[in-house]
Order: sequence, then C-alpha cells, then structure tokens
Amino acid sequence: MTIHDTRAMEEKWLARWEQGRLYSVSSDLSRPKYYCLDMFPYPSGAGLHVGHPRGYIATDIYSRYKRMSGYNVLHPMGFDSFGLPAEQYAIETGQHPKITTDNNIFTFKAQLRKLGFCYDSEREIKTSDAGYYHWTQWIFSQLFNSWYDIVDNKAKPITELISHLEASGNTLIAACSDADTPVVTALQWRQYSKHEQSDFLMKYRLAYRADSYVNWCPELGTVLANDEVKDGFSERGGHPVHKKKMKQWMLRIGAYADRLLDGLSGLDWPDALKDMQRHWIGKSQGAEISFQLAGANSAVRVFTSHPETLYGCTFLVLAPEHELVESITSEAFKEDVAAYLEKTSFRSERDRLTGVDQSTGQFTGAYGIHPLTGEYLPIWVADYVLADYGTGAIMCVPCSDSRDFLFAKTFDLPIKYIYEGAQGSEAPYECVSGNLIDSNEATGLSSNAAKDVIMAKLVETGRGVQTVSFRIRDAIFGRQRYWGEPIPVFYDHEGIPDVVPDHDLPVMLPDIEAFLPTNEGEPPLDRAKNWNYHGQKYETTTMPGWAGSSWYFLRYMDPRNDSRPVSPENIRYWQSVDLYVGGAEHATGHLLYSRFWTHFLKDRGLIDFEEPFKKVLCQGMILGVSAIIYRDKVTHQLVSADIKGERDVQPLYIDIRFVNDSNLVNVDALRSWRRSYEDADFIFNEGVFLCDRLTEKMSKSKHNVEIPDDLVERYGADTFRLHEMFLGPIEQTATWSTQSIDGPYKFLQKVGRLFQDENGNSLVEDGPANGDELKAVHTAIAKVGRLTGEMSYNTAIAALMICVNKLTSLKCHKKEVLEIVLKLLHPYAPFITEELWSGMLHNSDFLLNTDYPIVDERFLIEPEFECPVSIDGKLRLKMMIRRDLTEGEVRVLVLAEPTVQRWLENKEVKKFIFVPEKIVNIVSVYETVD
Ligand code: ANZ
Repeated sequence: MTIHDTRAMEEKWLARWEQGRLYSVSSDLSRPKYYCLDMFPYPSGAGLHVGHPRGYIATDIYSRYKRMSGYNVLHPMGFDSFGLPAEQYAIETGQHPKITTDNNIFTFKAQLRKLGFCYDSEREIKTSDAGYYHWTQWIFSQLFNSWYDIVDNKAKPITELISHLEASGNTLIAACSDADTPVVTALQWRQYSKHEQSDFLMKYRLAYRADSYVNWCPELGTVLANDEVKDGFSERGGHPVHKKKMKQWMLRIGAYADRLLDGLSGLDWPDALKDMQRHWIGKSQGAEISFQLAGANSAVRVFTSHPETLYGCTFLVLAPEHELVESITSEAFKEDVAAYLEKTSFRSERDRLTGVDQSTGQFTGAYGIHPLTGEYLPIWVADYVLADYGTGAIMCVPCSDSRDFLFAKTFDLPIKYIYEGAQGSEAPYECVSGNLIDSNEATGLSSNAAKDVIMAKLVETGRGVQTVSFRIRDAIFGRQRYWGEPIPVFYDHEGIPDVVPDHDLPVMLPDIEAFLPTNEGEPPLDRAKNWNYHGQKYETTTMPGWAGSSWYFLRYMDPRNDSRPVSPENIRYWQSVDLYVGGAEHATGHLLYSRFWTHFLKDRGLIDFEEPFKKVLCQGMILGVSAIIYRDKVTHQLVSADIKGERDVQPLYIDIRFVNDSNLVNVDALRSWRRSYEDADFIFNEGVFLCDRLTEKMSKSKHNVEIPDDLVERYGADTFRLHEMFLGPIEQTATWSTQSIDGPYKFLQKVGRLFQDENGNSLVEDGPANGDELKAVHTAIAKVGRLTGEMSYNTAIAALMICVNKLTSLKCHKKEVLEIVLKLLHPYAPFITEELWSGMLHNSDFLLNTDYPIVDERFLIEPEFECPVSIDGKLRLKMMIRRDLTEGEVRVLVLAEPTVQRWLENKEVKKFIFVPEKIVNIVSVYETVD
C-alpha cells in the first residue's frame, strides 16, 4: 500500500464504521460495563496539536481492548464550549461567541474524526447547548434549595430547615452555615420580614449570595477563581488581579471538605494528584482562642494550630479585611491604618503569603488581654494574615513562628519564651521557621501535654475551643461575563432572589450585540433587552467555566433526556467512570468540583455513588522543540547562533519547520514567513545560518507546535497513533520527534507484507500453524494482552514488533496466526487491521466485534526440558527429555545413555525415581558375585 492509498483506505473505513453505527452503545445488562472517559476539550481557535491526542489515543486503545474483551464500553466525547477565549474574541471582533465556538468545534471534530476514535457520536454533548445547560441550571437550583446537616452528614432540602426554624428556631440545628449566623428562636424567625428570612436562609443554602473578597481582574472585567490566578496575575492573559469585596453567588464546598478528604483514600489516582487535593483542602487541627479587648465589650477570636504556645504570645495581628479593624482602631491611628489598608489592597494573596522578607503592618492603638496571664497585647493589622483563613486573626508567638519572629524584629515587638517561668531569660531567637521548640526542656512538659493543660484552662473559662480549620474556601460561582450558563435566579420587586422554578428552565442565554460590561460596570447580560422573568429582573452574572464540566460525565449516560439530567436506569447501569484520562493541571479545579457535585447529587438522591472517577490517569505532556535565532540589539542584524559571541542579543522564536536536523535555518523560507525578516540583514558563518534549540511546552507563541493533520495526511492515522504511543510511557513527559515516525510506519508496512507481496498478491495460507508459529503468536498474546491491560502501550507495541519480526523470519502467512496478529494490533491501528481483516482474510464482521485472543499456555511450553540425572545422590549428567514421555519410556531412554551405563557398570539399579519435568534419581547396589 502506498501512503496515498492509506488515506483513501482510512476514509473508506470511517464511512463504513459510521454507517454501521459501530460505536453506538446502549446499556446492555447481559455484559459488564466499562466507562472510559477523556477530559473533554475546550474548543480553542488553534485546533489540536500533537500533544492533545496523546490521552485520547490512550483511552481509545483501552476502550477497544475492553470491548473486545467482553465489556460494554461507554466512550464518549464532547465539548466544554462555554469560556473566556471565545468571549474575548467576541469583544475584539464583534463576532458572536456561538459562531466562533461552532466553527472551532467543527475543526476539532474533523481533526478527531481522522484519528479513528471509537466515540459514540450520538452521545456528543456541548456545555453551551440549552439542552445541556438546562440541567446545569437545575443542579444549581438544587444547591440553592439545599442546606448541609452536620449530624446526618449530608445535604437536605431547604424546606426541612424551614420547618425546623418554624418549630424551634435554629438552636437545635447543627448545620454548615456562615460564621456570623445568629441564634434565632421560632418566634423570632416567624417575626422576620420576607427579606430577613431570605437573608437568614442564605447563611445555610449550598448556593448562596454573600459579600466576599474576590480576585478581581479589571482587564478581563471579571472575578476569577483562586486556581485561575497565578502569582497575582490572571492565568489567561496575564493581567493583574487584586482583592475586591463584592456580592457574589458562592457554592458551599466547605461543607464537603471532610468527605472530599476522606473519599480520596479509596481512589485509584496518582498519589501526586491526591496530595494536591489534600493540600488544597488543608485540614488543620487547632483551637479558637478569644482575647478580650481592653476597654471594650468584645473579643478578638484567633485560630491557632499551636495552642501550646499561648504563653509565648506577645501581640495579635488582624488581616486588613478583618471586620474589627475599623471599630478597634483608636483615633490617633485612624489615618495610618487607612493608609496601610489602601496600600495592601493591591497585593495578591500569594505576594502576601510569601512576602516574609518584607514585613509590613500597622499598629491599631488597641490591646487584647491574654486569656491566661492578663497581659495587654498590642493589636496590629498586617497583610501576612489572610482574611479568609481560620478567623482572619492570629496570636503571634515570635519565639516559635518565623513570620511572627520577623514581624516582631521589624517592629520591635517583645519576644518571649513559651514557658512563663522562663520570662526574663534570653529569648531563644534561633527557634524560627515555625518549628516549635518543645517546651519540654523548660517545663518538663511535652508540647502535647502542654496543649492539654492550656486547652483545659481555656475551655473552663470559656475562652477557647478545639476546632478544625480548612484551607479550602467556598467557591465563587458568578462571573461578570456573557458566554456562560445564566444563573437561574430572578429578583422580585423587593429585590429578594429566588431560583426559577424547574418547569421554567432553562433560562436561555439571550442574544446581545456588544459583549463588554456596561458603562455602569454591570455584566454584559445587563444589555439584554426584554429579558426578565415575568417582569422581574434576572441575575446577570453567569456560571464559571467549571460548572458545565462538573457533571458532564453523568449526561453522557443519557444525553438526550429532556425530563431529568440522567435517568435512574442509566445511573444504575453505567455508575461512575472507571478510567478518566486528562491533565494533572485540573487537580484542584475540575477534579475537585466534580467530586463535590457528585457527593451532593448523591445526597439529594439523583445518583447512588459519590465518587465520579474511580481511576484517574494523567497523561504526560508532549514537549516541542523550539528554534531560536538572535537579533543584535544594537545593529538589529540577525546573527548565526555560533558566532553571536559577546553581542547583546535578543532571542527570537522562529517556526521549527524552517530548521533542519543540524540546526541549519532555511533563511529564504524565513524571509517570506514574516515581514520583519524580509529585508533583514543576516550574518552567516561560512555560508550557514544556525539557530539554537530548546525543548519546552508546545505553544503557538513559540512556533514549535506540530499538528496531527499534516502527519495523518502523510503517514496515515494508524502510523500517527502508534507513533504517539511509542514516544514513551503514557504518564511521562515525552519530547516530540517527527523523524522517528518512520519506525511505526515501516512496522505497519511489514505487517502488510505478511499478507501480500509487493505486487499485491495474497500470501495468506489456510493450513494449520506449526509449533514455532503458534509459539510466536501466543507469546505475543500473553505479552500484548497484559501490557495493553496495564496501559503500557509502548512496551506492548515493542512486543508486537518482535512477534511480526519472528513471523516474517518464519515466513508465516497462516490465516490462523495472522488473525490473531490483527486482533492484537487493532486497538492501536484500527484502520489497517480492519482493511486486512476484511480484504485479505475475507471476514465480514468488524474487528471490534470480535473477541480478544486468549493465550493457550501449551504453545508457550518448549516440547523438551533439561532433566538432571543423579546416580546415588550425585549429579552425573543432564539430558533433554520430551515432556510427553511416560515414566517407563524415560527409564528406557536414561538407562540406554552411555554415560549412565558407565556409572552403573557392575551395578544393579535398585530404584528409578522420575519426578516429571524435574529430575531422575537412580539408586544402585553392587552386583553380588557369588
Ligand atoms: C500560633 C502559632 C505558633 C502558630 C507557632 C503557628 C506556629 P496551619 O497549620 O496551616 O493551619 N494563622 C492562622 N490563621 C491565619 C491567617 N488567617 N493568615 C495567616 N496565618 C494564619 O496554620 C495555622 C497557623 O497559621 C496558626 O497557628 C497561626 O499561627 C497561623 F509556633 O498560631 B499559629
């Protein structure tokens, strides 16, 4: 087959598979299910590069393997089609995001189709389809109408909470609620106005509206999630982000912190991924301690993970956003504090946390009273304390915490040893970096015992309680953007929010013409005309990018259901995802949010399991090779890399296609590539112009992107698939190389030559295979089957290559053997195997519908074995003995052996012991000569 034929052949099979609906699956109770899922892509304008399909090919191979092994495999694909880039593009060009998104999806699908993936296309979903976001909105509405009962440890309908409140107020309710939830009696509750009741319930709802500090990105005109902000800049676009207080829709993920933590232990996920989630959830055992304010009737509550250090506490610090800052600041310090607050509002959380080397802060003029010693402790405000961790206030123990130590040194605050009796002695300054010096030395108490003593004192006087603090924050759910799911909420004439009733969902995203926020700074949806719920205003923020992806795996089970997100029958059959493949960058975003939603949907009875993804595998990145040339900053000349010497140069990325294996740049191609190179002055060294190379992440801006389309066009999809898998173990980073694609290409040619000669004549023979042929192919079944099952694809391909080489040298063309080879190879190279299966072996069914070969161990066994023969306890020789001989036959053979005869001369065989497959033992006695 020529390369040209390959593409035509692949197109033929794509059409046949589609016509035959080969990939269409339904729940089939007679077969076990297997759910194999890829993280669905955001259809960006750039299309797929060779890094993207790595995971898709891996799951495709696995899905085919599982299906041939008797499983009913669900292997769907869809598009995460709401999101920022389409909207940014719309803002710049006026093009409606729906149009760009549809165009991009069209390109993606064409690219994916060529690679021959076995997706059930009838199950394709897009998160931006109203038929899909209808149910995303429905889930939001369920969250709004739920609260979290700590006693039963699950979410429950809000109507139950309301009945409790009506009957007995909230004193007997243990629920996850806002920290400032007041205690109410039934009477108080009933006397609340509608507004007050609504505000009160917001403190319990799992989807709620609250004031919170958000990451505000003025450039993008939106709020961003913590995981969308890196080092104080937006992940997309790199724009500055700062803290701003806003009313936002939030999700109470904190209610699930413990369950999300506990659930991790039962999951087959990479340890690194689990650790990232553990860290993100950040459970910390400690205490909340109250410091009475001097001269006021209130207290500062601090969270500490080290209550045993209380005696070393010499001052208190509040986060700049702490609600007490304003009220406690004394007249004399008002101006200084206001100036400090203004200054820190521009610092990102990360800068604040890591800025240990530059302690900043301001004294408030107020004092707190040490709960055990009664000393007056100055209260400062400083931004190394975060507003939304613990209580937003800390007790400072400079002798044992490095940040407190630095702060105390900077502002000349007292440093005291933990043990009160050690007062006056030199403070042990070396005990920094948060490593506690065990108070043992001074007090004779271990820190644990000290903790118990101190906690007992605090609890007794009502000044402290043991608590657990979590690092995870409730998730902000509203975005000031257009291209997302409308939050299904309206505000009545008093401004009280409620969710749109189920029968009026979906709330359709209205068309608008301009996509920027309004002049008043309202979200773009404020521009929508005649968009209201029976004359009442809709919420105009939309859901974040992670909303639609938090439950899409459920929708694939029942994608066209228009009366519920997914039917109970489908849930019962398909259950959770057995294998989920995608990028590790989603550890604390998507993978955590989906777990949260799945736990919630279980609580509310939609599904009967709480973990969405049993096994997760993260494919390693494929790195590209970039080419860099140098421009002299002074003369603007472009200088060959080998002679740039000491010149002050600016490195420039050029397209890797203009460079050959020896780093030689095709300068003519470069000149016609970009205007800036057209008339540039190139300085060659002895007639050549060289570049440098760098191995790094593929990205358009680095011009090191390789796209699958060109390679598929040239070599065919099978070769491309094999090549990607042969780059190395799937979870490891690999460097892209186009040159080495030749290996897989030649391998497939070799496979073809087992079936036909150069002239296209069939070589296939019908006769039975001989022992060597069977051994070669059954060895391959054993290896390839096991390695494919372990997703060790590169080694499985190597085993297939060994088998094909062996069969080639044996000149084996037996149909019986070749059928097995095709089945083993099919998951990796679906097209050529189908072509040979049908065209050369004349089978009528599709390969995917056949059974995966089963190894017959007998063929792996050598016909003979090496048998040690010992005579009178001494090993005398080793003989090759056929395994199928009886003991009698072995005896005749062994005794006839000349060496044995020599040892037995003049002796009589008394005993002949044969342990099959192992050993022969002969015991003899001297012949007695009378
Ligand atoms: C006294 C102390 C002494 C502390 C000591 C630490 C070491 P983990 O363990 O990660 O939960 N802290 C509490 N709230 C904070 C906030 N909002 N912003 C910044 N820091 C905060 O960290 C808990 C410790 O971090 C707490 O225990 C508190 O300092 C600080 F030798 O209190 B510790």
